[in-house]
Amino acid sequence: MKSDYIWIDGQLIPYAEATVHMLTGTLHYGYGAFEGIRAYATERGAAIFRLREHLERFIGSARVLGLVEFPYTQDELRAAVHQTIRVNGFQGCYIRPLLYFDGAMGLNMDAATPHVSIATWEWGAYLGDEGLEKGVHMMVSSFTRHHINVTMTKAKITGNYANSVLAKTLALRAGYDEAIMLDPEGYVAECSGENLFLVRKGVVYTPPRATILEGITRDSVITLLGDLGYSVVEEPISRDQLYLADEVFACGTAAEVTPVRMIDHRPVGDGRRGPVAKALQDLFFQTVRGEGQRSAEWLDYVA
Ligand code: PPE
Repeated sequence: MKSDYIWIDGQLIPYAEATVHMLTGTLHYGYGAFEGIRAYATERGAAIFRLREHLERFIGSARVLGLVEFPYTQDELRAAVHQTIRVNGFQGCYIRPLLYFDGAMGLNMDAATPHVSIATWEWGAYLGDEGLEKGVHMMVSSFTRHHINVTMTKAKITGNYANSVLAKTLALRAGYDEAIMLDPEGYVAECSGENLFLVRKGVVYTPPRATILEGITRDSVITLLGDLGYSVVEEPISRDQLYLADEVFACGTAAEVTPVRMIDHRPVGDGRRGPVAKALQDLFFQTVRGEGQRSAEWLDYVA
């Protein structure tokens, strides 16, 4: 996760010096927000995928958290992301903006000082190169996803991710690649860091937005599937509908489009990447590399 510089509050700080104090409130209480964005190498240099939507969500997460005034405008954040990629000389990379608080210790956010950092690093296939091709094995987690009125599901609030860490760590220890999380009512919500889709009899389904993070990849995938001639039905999905699906795939900034070959030791369809996932991956990677019909609309080129 190395880079030469990390952007902090308008300064480019050498990697080794980009540290925080032990009494940083966000460390103790998890009040903060982050984003995950990817840039891809294209013929015209590095291009950031849907940067505007990610920055809107970043600022929106702070609003959900209750921060009264975000310290930077969206334009300033955009310039900072571009600068950080340029100074590190990356083409393809992952981009991690973080809003964190330090200063007075305590549960009162208004007494703490907000800061923003932007780190970048080169990140390969999130669930493994093999996973992208062959599919991964997922476990339905025994940990429940957040109730919508506990810590909110639309915002990438740092503390929310303790829930994902519980699920992901147990899944990996048990020999799976990723955890699928059910909402408090028992319907399929999302994975620890991805949204989920299933295909049954040629129709694509995905859980409605109420109890999940509104993934930007999810939104892109719905559009790309439309371009491929598939309509996507957003409706509550039960665990056994996953078991009966012809195909299941997960998507997210880090995970891109990753097929699921097995869930709870039950093969999904015939246990390998299906035709819808394959066609979608091809179109997705074509798009992020600047070679798709949607590329112009979705890519922000780093000058
Ligand atoms: N759900 C969750 C819970 C989630 O964290 C992500 C992204 C998504 C869905 C997909 O959202 P989007 O990236 O907008 O398509 N997870 C980020 C963090 C991964 C991590 O391990 O850290 C990501 O993919 O960047």
